[in-house]
Amino acid sequence: MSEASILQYDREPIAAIASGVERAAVAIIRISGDELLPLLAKIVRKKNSHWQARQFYLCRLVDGTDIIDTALVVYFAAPHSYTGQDVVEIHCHGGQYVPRRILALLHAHGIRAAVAGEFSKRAFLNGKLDLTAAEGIAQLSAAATEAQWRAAQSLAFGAFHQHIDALRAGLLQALSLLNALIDFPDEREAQTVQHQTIAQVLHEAQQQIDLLLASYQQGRIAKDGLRLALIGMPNVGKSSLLNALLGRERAIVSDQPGTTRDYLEDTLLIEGRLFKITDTAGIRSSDDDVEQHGVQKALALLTDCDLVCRLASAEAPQARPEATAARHIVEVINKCDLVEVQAPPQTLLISCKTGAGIGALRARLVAEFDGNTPAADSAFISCERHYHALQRAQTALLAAQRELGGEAYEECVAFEVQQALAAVEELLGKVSSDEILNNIFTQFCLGK
Ligand SMILES: Nc1nc2c(ncn2[C@@H]2O[C@H](COP(=O)(O)OP(=O)(O)OP(=O)(O)O)[C@@H](O)[C@H]2O)c(=O)[nH]1
Ligand SMILES: [Mg+2]
Repeated sequence: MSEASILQYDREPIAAIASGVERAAVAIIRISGDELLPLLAKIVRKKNSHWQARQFYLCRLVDGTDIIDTALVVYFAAPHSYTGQDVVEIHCHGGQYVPRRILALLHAHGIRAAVAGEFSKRAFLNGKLDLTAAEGIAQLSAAATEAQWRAAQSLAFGAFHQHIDALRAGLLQALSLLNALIDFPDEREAQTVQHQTIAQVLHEAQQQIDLLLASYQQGRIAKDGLRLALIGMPNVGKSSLLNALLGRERAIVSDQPGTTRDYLEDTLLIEGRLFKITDTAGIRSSDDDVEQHGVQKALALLTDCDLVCRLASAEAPQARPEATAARHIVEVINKCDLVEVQAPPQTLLISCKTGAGIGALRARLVAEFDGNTPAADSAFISCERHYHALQRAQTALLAAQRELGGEAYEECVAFEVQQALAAVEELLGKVSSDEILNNIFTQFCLGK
């Protein structure tokens, strides 16, 4: 396909504010589409009419007799732009009014408002951006913590793509070796050697996939935060601890057991680590249907969360609910201001009333987070879409290896390797459906 025919995708000019609209020195409005220079001529006044691509010009933006703003305007000529189309960026003064007024002016000149992710979708469909990089860019603008940035940047800047591309190359190699066997079935001696090579290549690919799948839990924690549940008998101080960690009165605290009934969720940042924290109903059997429902939800959370903080009270330190279903537990005894207790091993003593031990608990939570997120230089996955694609590849590869070791025809093995390859190529966006693309690009913010 020629470059001209690739760069077809939806040429209608679109515009959006690509920066925030809070009070700020500068805001950026981005425009993409076909033939933008004639449009610019209508709204921009500058010293001469020539536009050198990739050069900033100080211009006036005019609407009738109003000078809306003076702004720096830069033009990127297709195909050398983010979207692969003509792109114009207007760097105007920030704030609530000016960027919106300029956007309204653009709309008045027939440039429609972009929907979320539309620039990046055009970039992808014009071959400027691969799918995993597009996902990374969306995550990069959503990132609020270092772990989220780390998960985003490996996607956005190509490291992840390279890793998956190497995997794809292995599968292609196995496939061409298999095809050689299918095409020249008579060379029996060579076949045994070939079989061994194919088995080796498939085994290596499968090991890489296994490692990536195993990294998903850690990658997800990096990207979405660590799911932490506060669990314990009624009245031990779970809601008090939630409030102490958040530093505000989020949950109702009272001396009546059974105060929290439905669970409460919030996000918590400790030294730049993101937690999704849940305060739950105290676990006991109760005649109250609503409370019992809350208890069932709390018990379900034991298996669903990444970490359980199991609270007891210093007044009855042994009184703790069963938590064998939990993946990982941090044991905490609260109300240590009331009774002196000897801490059992691996147990933290705190008092939500005096604040004692809360710092140590926070440090422990930070250590748990760091121990459950991927190492800086490792390849890992953090997106559910990638996880499912790799699961499909794994299933197919396991079948391929089984068939290669058995009596199956090479055609059957090749079929399974093709399936694995298709799953990996879908991950990379080499094949994609509208549904997948819409799912991905609607998660972008406006102007991206
Ligand atoms: N002395 C003392 N009292 C505390 C401490 N932490 C909580 N309390 C008190 O214990 C009572 C119960 O606290 P909550 O935080 O509501 O306990 P809970 O575990 O959420 O209770 P449920 O929601 O009923 O399961 C309240 O009266 C709190 O003020 C503490 O460290 N020391
Ligand atoms: Mg409570």
